[in-house]
Amino acid sequence: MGFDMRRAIAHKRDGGRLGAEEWQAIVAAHQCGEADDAQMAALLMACFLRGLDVAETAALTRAMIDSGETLEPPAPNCVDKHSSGGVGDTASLVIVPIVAACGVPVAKLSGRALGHTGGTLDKLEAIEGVRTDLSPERFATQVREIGCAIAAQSERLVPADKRMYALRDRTSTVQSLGLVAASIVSKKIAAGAQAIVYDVKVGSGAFFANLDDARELAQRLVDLSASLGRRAVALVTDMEEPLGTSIGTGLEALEARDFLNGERRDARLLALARTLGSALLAAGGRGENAGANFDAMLASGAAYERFERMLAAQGMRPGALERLAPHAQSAPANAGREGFVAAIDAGALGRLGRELVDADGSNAGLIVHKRIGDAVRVGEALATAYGSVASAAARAFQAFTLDDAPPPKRPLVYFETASDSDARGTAAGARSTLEIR
Ligand code: IUR
Repeated sequence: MGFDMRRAIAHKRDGGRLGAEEWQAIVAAHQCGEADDAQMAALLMACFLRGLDVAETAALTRAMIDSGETLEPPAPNCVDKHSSGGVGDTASLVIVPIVAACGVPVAKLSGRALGHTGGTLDKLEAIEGVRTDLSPERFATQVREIGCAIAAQSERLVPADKRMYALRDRTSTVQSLGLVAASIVSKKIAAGAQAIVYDVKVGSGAFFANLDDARELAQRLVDLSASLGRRAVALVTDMEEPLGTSIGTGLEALEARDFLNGERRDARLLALARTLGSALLAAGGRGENAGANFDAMLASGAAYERFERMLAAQGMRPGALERLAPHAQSAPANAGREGFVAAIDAGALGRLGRELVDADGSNAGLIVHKRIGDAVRVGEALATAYGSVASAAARAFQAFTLDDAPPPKRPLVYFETASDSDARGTAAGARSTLEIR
């Protein structure tokens, strides 16, 4: 007789725990069609309502990994970085070539835009010719030869996640800590990462607006990765406002270019990139002087050169980086009063940015000129909207709240946890230098 899915659903529904063998059987039964989507959806809702403890999350993660192929690490000490999703989050594009230039190979598997958040793959593909659909073999060769690659997840890795994620999306069961952790970690492990740095975003532009939830997810990601034999660090970082200044696929690629070649380096993006980059270097066994090495690779141009080589290997047309430029049509969102920026609805700006790109292509979007806490004069531009959508500047204006006094400062990094003391020490050292509103 096959696996009794009805019993497993009822057990979870009534608050029971499912063991490792049951999770293996559940995922296998769903994959082969013995358990249908209705049953899996019911089980997901039971998991959402009852929660998954650490042992169950680990068992589910293992079962999901076993649903597909597992890649060998493309290179020794290879690292990967994961962001839970934010607005104006260009960190991956700039960190990957810097860390590679420091001598730690980065094999980064990225996702597409989800909800109001941008996807690293879409930003890369805004650069003419760049492809992200690398086969696992080509991905590994590029990491060995150039030191870094950013590619889409292969269909052959964790196929169970694809089906379960689609069901979670349709049944309002996405935001379950155990299910999120299993989904993320299973893909990182199957892709061969030896060490992983997780950036868990919290705030108006993140999936988790509540610090306790974000902190619990960070801890769960680290514990889960460690239980599967991987070194891991997780930081909970601020997403109350866009990370960089640009929002929109091509504008973010442009920001990454200018950041790496030194033309324009936003302080907030630099501070977070340096912290995450240092954590990646530590995780890859190069924690000593990580911050100074990071700075040196930026200053010497070595990081920019690595960025160009990575993109060229992924099909970039000659001169494509130089040709990146904002849409010709633009309109400012001007302040109607003087004061200080008290809040920014980063989620609203993220949604607007996606809409502008959908309407006018990858060079449309938004550039933010004012940060939370900045002083503003009447008529000064808070942001500029690029593209032909007439209401864009007015909608960008709505996302800013101005007040008579500046709000209290917030940290850029709220919480940090690591699977071992080496990684923890280095990231904490870099964090102490952050003096960002
Ligand atoms: N990214 C994932 O890979 N899985 C999830 O569940 C979420 C984001 I939320």
